[in-house]
Amino acid sequence: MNTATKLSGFALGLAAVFGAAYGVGQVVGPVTPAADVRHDADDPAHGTTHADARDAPAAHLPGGLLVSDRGYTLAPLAAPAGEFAFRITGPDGQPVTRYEVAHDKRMHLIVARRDLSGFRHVHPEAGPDGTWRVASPLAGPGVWRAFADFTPAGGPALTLGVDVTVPGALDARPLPPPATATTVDGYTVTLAGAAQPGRASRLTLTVSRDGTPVTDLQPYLGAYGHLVALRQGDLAYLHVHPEGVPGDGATPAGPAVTFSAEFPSAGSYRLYLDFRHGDTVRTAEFTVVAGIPAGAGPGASGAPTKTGTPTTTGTATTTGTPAATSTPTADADHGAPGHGHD
Ligand SMILES: [Cu+2]
Repeated sequence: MNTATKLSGFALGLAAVFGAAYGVGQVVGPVTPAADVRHDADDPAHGTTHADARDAPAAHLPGGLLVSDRGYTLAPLAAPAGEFAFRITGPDGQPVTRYEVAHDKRMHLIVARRDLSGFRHVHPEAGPDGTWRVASPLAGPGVWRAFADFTPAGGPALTLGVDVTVPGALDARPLPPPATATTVDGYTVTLAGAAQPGRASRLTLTVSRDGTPVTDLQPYLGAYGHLVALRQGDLAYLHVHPEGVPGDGATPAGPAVTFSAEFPSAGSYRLYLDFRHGDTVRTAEFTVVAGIPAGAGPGASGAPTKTGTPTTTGTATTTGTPAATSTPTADADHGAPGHGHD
């Protein structure tokens, strides 16, 4: 997919974005100063071993909630119009220039507006000074959360998050209701499995096209699909792991791709499945509710619609959380602007 083409419509005025972001960020997304969040027990700089059995660093917190963690800080830079640039600074205050490869890349940049629309997952290029640059994935006005998912050489796997504001008239959208099927670009993706908070939840996503199961998915980022899950309310970024590796002799190239996801709490989440077919990466999106059994709970008939006129905030709220339904429902066009990949 041609990113430059997709970006051309909104590549104006982004030079002012970061200047504005800092002011708005104080209002919309206050971030805990790094000094208030200590991780001495598993700080690699101290040479100690993390005793927690789980492999996720900072396992006590979901990813993406902190702009600075264990000495590493995500620092957006003023960038030319249409470009998104940032650095990661390390415990010594200097830009980090050496990274481990994870899921085929040294840096994964994920963005979503705070209303959970407009998801994009891109891979910036690093300069020798440690500055990462990419054609801006911020598709239109609003407050965006940008997540940098990376592992510094010799350091912990981290997902840092920062708010960035794109000025302009806001077109906030309510979170679509839970669904077990969605369509994208003529593909239908169904979701099976329950999201259960507090433990690994197995989720299986199945891809078909024109009613025919797709059995020739192409590897993308070391798997037949890449799943990102964000929690409504704070955009906590979940750890999700695919089951199986392409070419291991046991993992079919579709139509089903299975993941293990850790939902840290009850609540609503937006799932974004990147899958590659016909040399194009597409994203299928779902809303899931963790902690409410299918067919139960209030609000099943009062689900938010996409026709409501947005008002004043960048974050849609659905306090009467709709219950998951057992009937597949279509959810095709949420986040249509800027929806896609490079
Ligand atoms: Cu990536």
